[in-house]
Amino acid sequence: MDLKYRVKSHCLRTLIMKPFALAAALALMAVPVLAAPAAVQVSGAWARPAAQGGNGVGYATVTSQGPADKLTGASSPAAQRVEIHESMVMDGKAMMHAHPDGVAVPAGGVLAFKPGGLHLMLIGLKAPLKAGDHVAVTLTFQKAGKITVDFPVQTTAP
Ligand SMILES: [Cu+2]
Repeated sequence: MDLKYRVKSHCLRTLIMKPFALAAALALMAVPVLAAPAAVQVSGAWARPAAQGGNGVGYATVTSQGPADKLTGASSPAAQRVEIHESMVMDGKAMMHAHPDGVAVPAGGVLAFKPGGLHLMLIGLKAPLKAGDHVAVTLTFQKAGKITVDFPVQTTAP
């Protein structure tokens, strides 16, 4: 084992240890508020069936029981990338536009992804999405951090 590798692995260990130490410190401080719900919750997730190599679409409801937050991005091991899109009709034509900077979750409110509106576009599917399958999508929030959500594949909304 050369020195370079050892330095690298030491750095890695430091990076891993720090969040644990921080989490432990926060856990001690957080004892009186342990019952507080997570600031952001995701419910009603589902994805439509789609072909391999094509694009899939996922919907979910994001609820904040606390302060305002922002969904800044998403990713999935099932797709090359995941984008936040919004469907709209312009000049009688169905269009989609991307929200590369993310979308806001209002304080104490709801950010809804649903057919005809906001959706998560799973671009470049690595395998087909068939009804009954499950696809994991990790949503990244500015304050709440990363939340991985199970999206069951089905033909209609739950
Ligand atoms: Cu789209």
